[in-house]
Formats: sequence, C-alpha cells, structure tokens
Amino acid sequence: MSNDSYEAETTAKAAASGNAATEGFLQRTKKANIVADVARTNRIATRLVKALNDVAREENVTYDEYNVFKAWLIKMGTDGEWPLFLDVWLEHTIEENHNADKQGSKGTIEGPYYVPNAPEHPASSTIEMRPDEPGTPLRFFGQVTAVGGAPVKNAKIELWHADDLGFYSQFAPGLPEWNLRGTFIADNEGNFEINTIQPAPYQIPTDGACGDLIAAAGWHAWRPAHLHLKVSGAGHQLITTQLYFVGDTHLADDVAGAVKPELILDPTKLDGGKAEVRYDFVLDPA
Ligand code: MBD
Ligand code: FE
Repeated sequence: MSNDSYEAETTAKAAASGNAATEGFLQRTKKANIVADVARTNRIATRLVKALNDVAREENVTYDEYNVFKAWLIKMGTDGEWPLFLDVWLEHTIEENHNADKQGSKGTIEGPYYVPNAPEHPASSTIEMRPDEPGTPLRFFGQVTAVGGAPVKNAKIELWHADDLGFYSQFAPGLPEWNLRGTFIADNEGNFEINTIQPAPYQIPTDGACGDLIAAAGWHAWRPAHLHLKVSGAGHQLITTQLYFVGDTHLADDVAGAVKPELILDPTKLDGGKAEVRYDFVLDPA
C-alpha cells in the first residue's frame, strides 16, 4: 500500500468518523417502528431524570461542573459521537436484554461501524482488501447450524473489521470503500471459509467528545482486537456478535464491556506467518 493512504488513515478525525456513523444510523433507522407507549416512556424517562438528579444531589455538583457537562453534551452532538458514546457505554446492556433467551451462539454489541450490503462472495472466499494489506493473514472457517445441529444451508455471514492500524473503511479516510467488509454465503451444509487478516487492537477516537471524557476521567480508550459478524439464515434468527483473540491485552478491560469468554478465538499459527481458526455458529429458530 502507498504511504499516502497510511497518512490519510493516521490523520483520521473523530468528528469525521462520528458524523459518518451518525449519518449511517439515521439512514438505517426505521422511525416508524417506535411504539408510543406513554406508560413505559413515562416510567423510563422518570427514572433516567431521577438518576441524573440523584447523582447531582449526592455529589453536590456545582454550576461550573454543570456547565462543563452541558458543553460536553453539545460537543457530543457536533462531533457526531452519540452513536459511539451509546454503543461503548450502554449497548452491552441492551444486547444482554435482546439475547437473554437465545440458545445458540453468544452475541455481543454491533458498535457504530456496521455498513449493510457489503459485497457478496461464495462460501470459500477472500474478503476485499488492498493488494498489500498489512497484518497476519487469517483463515477463518466453520459451519453454521441450527440449535438442534442441522446445517443452515446457504447461511449468510457478514464480516467487518478494522485493519492493522485499527481503522474501519468508510469511517477513516484513504481506504477502499469495502476494505475488510464482506457478505459470505455458506454452502449447502452451512460451511464457510474466509481469508482475511487479523485486525489490530482498537482505540476509540480520542480527539472527540468521547475521548475528552476518557481523558478527564482517567480511563483508557482500548478495545481488544475483534472481528464483527452478523450471521443469519432462512428460518433462523440473526445473531450479531464479535470474536476476539486469546492473549489480547484488553480482553479484561474492553472500554465497551463487550467481551464474553465464549467469543475468544485461539488461532493456530501456520508456517509462513499465517494463522487459522475455526468457529461454528449456532442459530436460534425464528
Ligand atoms: C468499535 O470498533 C467498536 O466495535 C465499538 C463497540 C465501539 C467503537 C469502535
Ligand atoms: Fe469494532
């Protein structure tokens, strides 16, 4: 790859990726699905407002602190970082609620960088990447079955992940549109084999409102390296998940709280610096 595109990636700005995530979210969200249940809205909104006031009272929050908070919330909007903030610090609880009754594979959060309709490929394929894509080549393969063990014929595996510098295509400058994003159609037995590269540990943008909070509170911005997946099949429920890598420094302190023991891969190292790992997905009935 050219030095130009490296430079473009490393000059990625929080507001650019934040606003791209905000735009994508607004385009995909079906506002018609919102159910105006006044009693439920009343209960949840009342509890949220009370929680804020409890903290303000118990911590004796001053006007100076209140104004810093107000300015920070405004910045969150102008940086487009509401999706990032919510997906990092709240989505894991929503995901637990959503998948509580599932028997099949563990899910975890989607995060802010999913893009639908990535280019489709057959069961055994290489994901779109640059000719000299940096990183350890990874052969990721497995089978998609139903809870009872029956293969899910032609299951759909959507995979997206960061590159070796921790950047996502369409959210950092200088990357091809579908770099390290693809939709793979498993064979008649639900088998798939995807060639990609191992992503790098990932730091959420530090130069926007979320980064301001992290710095001010003395937290860190790291997520362990991860593959994002959506796996689905006819007659089955879609599962959104992520897979991590054994030994990663940030498995135990993911800023997004989205690691589960069932989601940690232990790839086999092969000759020539390559790695391979099997992961089978189990889908719940629709
Ligand atoms: C990511 O790549 C991610 O997966 C999450 C959850 C938040 C920010 C960036
Ligand atoms: Fe991610």
